[in-house]
Amino acid sequence: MLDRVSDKLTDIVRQFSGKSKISEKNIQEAVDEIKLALLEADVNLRVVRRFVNYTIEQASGEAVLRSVSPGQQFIKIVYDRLVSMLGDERQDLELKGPDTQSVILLMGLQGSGKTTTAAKLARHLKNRGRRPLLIAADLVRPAAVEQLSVLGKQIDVPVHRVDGATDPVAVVREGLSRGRKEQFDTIIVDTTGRMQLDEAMMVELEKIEKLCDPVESLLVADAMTGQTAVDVAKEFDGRIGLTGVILSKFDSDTRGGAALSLKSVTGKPIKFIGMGEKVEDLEPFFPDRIAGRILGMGDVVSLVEKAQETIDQDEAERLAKKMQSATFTLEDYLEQFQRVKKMGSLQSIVEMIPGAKGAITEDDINEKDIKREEAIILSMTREERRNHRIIGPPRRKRIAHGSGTSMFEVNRLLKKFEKMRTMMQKMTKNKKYQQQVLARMGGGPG
Ligand SMILES: Nc1nc2c(ncn2[C@@H]2O[C@H](COP(=O)(O)OP(=O)(O)O)[C@@H](O)[C@H]2O)c(=O)[nH]1
Ligand SMILES: [Mg+2]
Repeated sequence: MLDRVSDKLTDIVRQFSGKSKISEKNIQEAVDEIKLALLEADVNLRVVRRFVNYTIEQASGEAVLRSVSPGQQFIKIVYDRLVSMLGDERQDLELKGPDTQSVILLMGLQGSGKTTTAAKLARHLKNRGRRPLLIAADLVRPAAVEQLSVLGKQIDVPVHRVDGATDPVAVVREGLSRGRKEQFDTIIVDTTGRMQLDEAMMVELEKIEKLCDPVESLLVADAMTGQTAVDVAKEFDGRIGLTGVILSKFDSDTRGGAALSLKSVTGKPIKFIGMGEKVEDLEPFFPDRIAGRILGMGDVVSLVEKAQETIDQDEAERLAKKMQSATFTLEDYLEQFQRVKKMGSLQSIVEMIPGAKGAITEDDINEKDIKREEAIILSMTREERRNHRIIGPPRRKRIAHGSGTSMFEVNRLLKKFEKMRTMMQKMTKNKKYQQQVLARMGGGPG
């Protein structure tokens, strides 16, 4: 599914995720490629234009270009936009409590997958603890009633059928009253496939809709038809009113146009996707997961989180200068603790200093000590944090007392800090080291 659009975008992600510098020109080129990929995927032109404008505007901002890992920031912008195009949050079915009957009306073109989807939905809801009844109201296709009955048996869900009936409205009326009598909490109505242009058929569907008063009026649309599916959704929504769409045949090589345009064009959410011909092949639709699949990264979420944490280039430069001139203070060190908490490891601070790994031992950076170190620094006055050399024995005693630690621990921290500072200064005199330091502080790959 979505293979082609995904291939292109995955390429772009690969090119960008490692970039430590990008220019407006890079962005323009990448956006042009994405634009082509979306148009090939049959995404609505206006939706593509909006995507392009938004992405360029966001990505060209100072914050992105000057951040330590602009490549990741750019991917995050694209990812966020895709999620939004796909509909933002997952939209589940809005069913009433089990004491009230909830009717789900399925509609769509012939062959779009209504009957298969009716059975899939019934199975899905049964697994969620509901008691569904299927109504076979497609009397036009001779085999349709039989098809639904077979599927119903397969999933052990009863099917209401009236053999020899010619009026689908009457069949639905009977089905609803049977549902009430036998206390089914969910009624799923399978209807005849119809063209939106067929006036008589639309009038019939309107009648069925009025009679059912459905909580969910769902269009089953074939994902392979791209923008056509979106047009059909618009028509059915205008005529009958839709609460959402189920995109069937999402497992086939869909180009993606339907999924990516639907929400923006019609305002209707995609609630499920059909992923095959079997009754179990139905998946809830999660915009963020699909966006992740399109960008070809299972771990796009962690990447995005990382991008959010990366620090500003200016701040990194400021820190590097401080290290270099040995004006790096305990106050700066304390600030790093906050960052470490986010990055998850004290090791990452030490690793900012190339060559420090061997010189500062495992003991020096014992993760368990980090809380105590923080407490010690927090017990210092501002003056002490800015100039640790003024901290003589009486002050050390006070700090130990205030932080609930010992003189020994305070001494050890001050000694370690002094060692670290000397090393930073030595290491950062080298230009190449400096650059590595900057890159590592951003968490980016050099
Ligand atoms: N690959 C695939 N085929 C599907 C899916 N949903 C339905 N189909 C197939 O599409 C064809 C038409 O389905 P059907 O439910 O009879 O459509 P209806 O005319 O709208 O009721 C059948 O061959 C189904 O097996 C799907 O999600 N994936
Ligand atoms: Mg059918």
